[in-house]
Formats: sequence, C-alpha cells, structure tokens
Amino acid sequence: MFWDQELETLPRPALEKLQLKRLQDTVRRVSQNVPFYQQQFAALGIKPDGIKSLDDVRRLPFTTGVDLRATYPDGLLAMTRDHSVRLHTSSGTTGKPKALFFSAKDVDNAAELIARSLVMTGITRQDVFQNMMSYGLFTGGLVMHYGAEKVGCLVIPAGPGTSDRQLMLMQDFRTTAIHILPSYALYFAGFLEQKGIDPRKDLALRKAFVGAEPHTEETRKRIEEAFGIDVYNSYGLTEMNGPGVAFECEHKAGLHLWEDNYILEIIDPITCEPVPDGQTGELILTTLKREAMPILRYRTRDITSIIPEPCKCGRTHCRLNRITGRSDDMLIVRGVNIFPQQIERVLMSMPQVGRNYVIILEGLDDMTVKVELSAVGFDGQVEHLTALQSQLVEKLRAELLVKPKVDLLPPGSLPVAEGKAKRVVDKRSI
Ligand code: DLL
Repeated sequence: MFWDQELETLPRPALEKLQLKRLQDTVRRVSQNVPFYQQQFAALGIKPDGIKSLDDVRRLPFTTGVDLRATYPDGLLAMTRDHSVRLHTSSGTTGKPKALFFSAKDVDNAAELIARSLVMTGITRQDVFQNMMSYGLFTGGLVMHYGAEKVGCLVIPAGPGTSDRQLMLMQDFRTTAIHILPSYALYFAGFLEQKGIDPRKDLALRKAFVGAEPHTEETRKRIEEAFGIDVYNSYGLTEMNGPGVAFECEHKAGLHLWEDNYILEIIDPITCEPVPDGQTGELILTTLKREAMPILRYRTRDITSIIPEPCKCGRTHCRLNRITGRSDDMLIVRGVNIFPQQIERVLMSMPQVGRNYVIILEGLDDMTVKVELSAVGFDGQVEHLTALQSQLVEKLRAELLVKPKVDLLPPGSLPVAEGKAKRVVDKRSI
C-alpha cells in the first residue's frame, strides 16, 4: 500500500533532480541565515551557486554532535525562534543535550514521513495504534503519534507506562499495532507469559514497529514469535526529526530511506571517504526539507550499508541494511573490536536464553555477559546449566575471538530500563 505512490516510486532521475533542487535551496538558506555554516563556507570557499550536482554535497562541511552541542541552544536555527512551534532534544549521556527546533511545516512533514512509513507496512485508518514509547523531549512519542493520527488510526498515547496498564489498554481498545522499544517488547512478551495471556488468542495485535535501539534479526524473530505478529524495523534520530527517516516496507528486507527528504552518504568513519555501495560504513545525512533547522552532512555515527538492488515493492528510495551499531559503541576488548550486536545475535539465537542481558567490562579487560535464562533454559538441572554455560562461552568466543565469562541468571532477574536499554556497563573507564 502507498501513501503517496507517485513520490514513493519516482524514477531515480526525477528523484535526484528533486534532491538537487532541495539541496541548493538548503545551502542557500543556511548560507544566508546560519553563522555556523557561513563561517564554514567561508573557510572552505563554498558559494551556494557552486552546488551544481548532487556530488557537490561532498564539498560541504560535516556537522557533528559536538557542533550541535557547541551551538546549543539555538545556534543552528535558520529562522527566528518565533517560527518554531516545537522543540525536541536528543538524550545526551553527559552535559547539554542537542536541541532541535521544528517549524509548523517541519512538524507536518515529519508526520507525513511517518504516515508514508506506516502505510507501506499495511497500516490503515482501521488500526488502533498504541504508542508505547516515551512522550516528551524524546521524538518516539510525539513524532510517531502525529504520523499515526495523519493516517487516521485511533492513537493511544500510552507512553512507556506500566505493563499492567498497557495490557488493559490493549484488551479494552483492541489494539492492533504497537510502537515499542525492542528491549521492552522482549520484556513485555515475558510479562504476558507470566500473566497467562496468549497474544494470538487474547489480543488483537497484528503489527509492531520497533526502533530507537540497535537490535538484531534474531530479536525481531523472537518478538514476532512471542506475539504472533509482523515486526518492522524503524530508524531515525532526533537530529533528523526522530522516527520516520528510514523504515521497512512489507517485505522487511532493509529500510527505505526517504530520499526526497534526505541525502544519504556512507563513508569510512576514519578516512571520511565514500565507500562503494554495499560496503559498510557510517551513515551521513543531509536534510532537504527542514525549515527551522537544516543540517548538512550530519555524522550519525550509525553503521550500516546500502542495499544496491531495487526493492520488490517498487519504491525507488534506497534501502539500508539494519543498523549494526554506532561507531562509538564499538568495544575494544583485549585489542579486538567488538560490537554489542554480535553478542546479542549469539544470545538470541538460543532458545534456552531469555530476554534480557548486560555486558560488563571490568578489571584489565575482562568481559562478563550476564544473561537471563528462558523458561526452557531454567529447568533447575545443574548439569544442563553447566553445559549451556560452556556452549555459550564457546559460541561467543567463536563470534568475538575473545573468551568472555558467562553468568546465567533466572528469568526476570536483571533490571529493566525505563527508556532505551543500557546493554554495556564499562567499569574499566571509571
Ligand atoms: O531514537 C528516534 C526514534 C524513535 C527512532 C523511535 C525509531 C523509533 P534518538 O534518541 O536521537 O532518536 O536516538 C537516535 O538511536 O542514531 C541510532 O544509534 C539509534 N537507533 C534509532 N533507531 C534505530 C534502529 C531516536 N532501528 C539513535 N536500529 C540513532 C538501530 C537505532 N539503532
């Protein structure tokens, strides 16, 4: 199903022509209104009318998270503040957050991208959409909410709330679609199990949209199996509007990035040179339609690759592979580079393993993976546990090339985060 078939299937030459025009407009606007970019352009000798082809995007300066913090609160605004109608911030671990302003058109445009994204997975106005992500400065609440309303769904702004209340809403209003953090979806599946609720029989759910956290294909499968529903991967970041930047279509084979709104590049994060299509690198995004706060060549730090083949759905907007993590998430353990996702993949492929885990680094580079068991794994037989533990250590060693310690824990014994899950506790740096 299409929300805007013409735009979603625009032939590449027309799509690229549209991108170039919007890029030229964006560069002109920031060169007139944003001192930060004016200074960068002056240093690099960039004139707005020098942008003649899409390849010229590579002449533009990168914008980094550090730049957003340095220009906090409103140094990157391209309009006066009274044109802005909404503020979101990106959760920083330390210091000031990154502040992002939206004009009324920006709010509407962000909703439009969500509407497109939801409709391409088969959502209609008949759906009851329970938004289980946090409302407030985080974009997962409001941005998704406006988009689902635009489609015409009945939207329940549940927020992350308590699981009992989520279940009550789902039962009473016959929720058909949920928007949820993947880590919470895993937890919630366990909660339903404990309550003796069979989602296939007792609930009306048919789809879930998961994002905002890195997660693996194995995790998606687990959520699909636990609820008996289709689960779609949704990618976005506050700096680029929040959710709705890239989304899976009904084929669940990579995320379509809405190229009429963003120019994407994949670069080698060290050399900053482009990598060939299909090769993994850091995703760089330039906004093309943002009014209040356009951003050029944003270094997302997210690691992914382009899927060069066209999609069966007929959309011409390029697909990205699942984000495998952030370049700054990479752990170096005994000289070996490790992404937490590699560990999740191994854990979630084993039925004896439960739904929550944490990776602890301490001492002189010792890694411990603390992982909950599933009901199958937790059968109380010590010899089974010993065998499982050795099996996990061996599988992880083969995947990571580093031998971790594995602690097996009873189901439900690890703490559950209120927001995004914190999978790594690095005590080495404390
Ligand atoms: O997480 C926006 C969002 C809300 C996306 C709801 C999807 C659903 P931030 O809090 O700024 O914004 O965090 C953005 O989260 O740079 C990625 O590192 C990570 N991320 C977001 N979606 C995915 C995903 C929102 N589907 C940061 N897979 C991004 C992997 C994701 N990582």
